Amino acid sequence: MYRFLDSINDPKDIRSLSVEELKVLCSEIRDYMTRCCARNPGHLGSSLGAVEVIVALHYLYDTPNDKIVFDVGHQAYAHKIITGRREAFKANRTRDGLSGFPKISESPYDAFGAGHSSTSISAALGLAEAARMKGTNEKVVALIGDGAMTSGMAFEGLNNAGDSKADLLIILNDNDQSIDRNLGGMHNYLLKITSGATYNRIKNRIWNDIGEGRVRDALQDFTRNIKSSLVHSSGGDLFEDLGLRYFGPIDGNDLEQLIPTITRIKKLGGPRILHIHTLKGKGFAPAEKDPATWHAPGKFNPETGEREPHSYSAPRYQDVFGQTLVELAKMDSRVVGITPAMASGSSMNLLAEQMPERFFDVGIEEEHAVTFSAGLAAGGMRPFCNIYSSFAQRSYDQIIHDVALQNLPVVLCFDRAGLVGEDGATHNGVFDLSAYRSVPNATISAPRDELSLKNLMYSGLHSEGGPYIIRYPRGCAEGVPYKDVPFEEIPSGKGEKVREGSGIAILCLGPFAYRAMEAAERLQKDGVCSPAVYDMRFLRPLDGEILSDVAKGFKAVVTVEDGMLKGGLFGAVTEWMASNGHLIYIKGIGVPDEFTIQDRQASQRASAGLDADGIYRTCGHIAQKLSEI
Ligand SMILES: Cc1ncc(C[n+]2csc(CCOP(=O)(O)OP(=O)(O)O)c2C)c(N)n1
Repeated sequence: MYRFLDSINDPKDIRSLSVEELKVLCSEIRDYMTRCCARNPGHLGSSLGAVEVIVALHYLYDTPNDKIVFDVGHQAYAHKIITGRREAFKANRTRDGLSGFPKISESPYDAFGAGHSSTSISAALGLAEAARMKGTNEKVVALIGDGAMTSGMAFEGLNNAGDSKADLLIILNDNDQSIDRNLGGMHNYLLKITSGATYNRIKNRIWNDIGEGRVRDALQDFTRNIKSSLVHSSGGDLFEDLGLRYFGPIDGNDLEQLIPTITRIKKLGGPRILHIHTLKGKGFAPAEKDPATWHAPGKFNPETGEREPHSYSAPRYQDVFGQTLVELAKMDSRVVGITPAMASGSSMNLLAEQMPERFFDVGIEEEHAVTFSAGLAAGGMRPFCNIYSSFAQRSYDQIIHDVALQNLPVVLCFDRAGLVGEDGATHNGVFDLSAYRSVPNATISAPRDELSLKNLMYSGLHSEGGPYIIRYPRGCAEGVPYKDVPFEEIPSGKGEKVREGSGIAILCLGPFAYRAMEAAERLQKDGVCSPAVYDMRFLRPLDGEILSDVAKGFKAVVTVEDGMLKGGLFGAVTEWMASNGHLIYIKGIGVPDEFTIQDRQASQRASAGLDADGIYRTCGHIAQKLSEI
């Protein structure tokens, strides 16, 4: 039972509360959020830190008429909880529940969808300009973290916003943390602002002393007069020089500071930025102490903070990647690792720990990560750039223009390829196969287990050039021994027959070779049919020898891939058969032509027929049809 939260069904319900009452509400939201996430995991740390600023914004702005645009959206749980989704939040990130991120179709309070980083400034600027042009003049606020602010897209938004007349408030939520430690020049700059507190103390004092009517003129005078003497220790010059008025930094976990400051800044027009400091994990001691672990902690005990141990059936693909990269780096002094702010998520932190000079965390900069890798390759290094498949969508042009066109030897490891589970539609890595299949010089491979991931990385290191893409799923591999097994080069474009059979040939990419073998064994046992199974290993180059054998020796083909059916392996095999004059029945199993929403990864796969049962069913139907012919 919560004193205030139980009766908050709409932000209107908080607008009559006093600041003291709002403070109690904030601690109730924290408690509720923590208890919900303990049972039903989510992005806890960021959301705990952003409670006060979210409450203050809904308190002061006329939402949903006024718009709050969240960056990434993983910090928006308080927003969901006070905008009519308190009960529904218990089923956050589940199929029949809420999306883990803001989503326009979910609520009128979700002004813009998110999931990928650094979109908020651009989207909010668009909303603000639309309001200006329509004359509706609603207010627009973007809430962006210091990690997200490091991205190129955020800079593009700032560049455009600074030159606009839009009524846009950007709140920079600086908690000195990305998922891992925040790094880079922007991060250092924000630290400098914070330590250059003298300027800001003076600025804030003047701000507090002057009457609201004269604020704008006085501030301009102030900035003009004082900047020349304090320019080197001053705060926000970068933003001011770009054309945005800078305010702060203030304590973003303190409603006593947030409410009066935002009240005043809200009245000003034009693009402006308020820099707030918050504590990631605020109010929950274990999360405050270890913000990286508590970014997304899994299940835990809300009383003790003890996390439920993960039970892994086999090593995770990401760990095999991390260990193999260290091994390769020890063997070859040209090997370097590049991550756009996902060191722990990709397990590249193993390289960072053992060989820090060979490790580059470039910030949330997928485009830069790829072109930087291309530069390293042009300079004689052998870069392994690891990007989650979904975030690699950001670097499509860089992969084509900077890597493929120049035929540079960059190994691109796409982690979290395929359906990813609870993060849902924004994070599924399902577009990569079709996206890169048409790119000359590209190699596209998918390991079926930990040993083939290790060997593909080794083969990538020895490839001639062009982007060498290795895409592998989120989660555990197959439990195949790999650690002390010597490296073996896998010839580019060479698949492998992994089960003899007849009638139907199942052509797979990735671990689905194992699911297909299981289905084939069951089909044979049940007397339905006995398909052959091939692990294609490469989508590009495609193994023409296998396809030729299949065309000649089988009556039907089933393709299996954890990616969009349109344009991936199904498309490639169909095109190959057609252009080589083969008339053969081909059925594709893959991700259908729609966005797959949040769910358990196994359920998402099962819905797409991407498991042994699905493959069994498909082959069963085909066997039935063939028997009728
Ligand atoms: C394009 C893209 N790359 C990477 C990510 C993964 N990611 C999610 S949150 C996050 C860190 C964000 O840090 P910050 O903006 O400071 O927010 P905080 O979690 O600290 O509140 C990253 C790298 C993403 N969501 N989108």
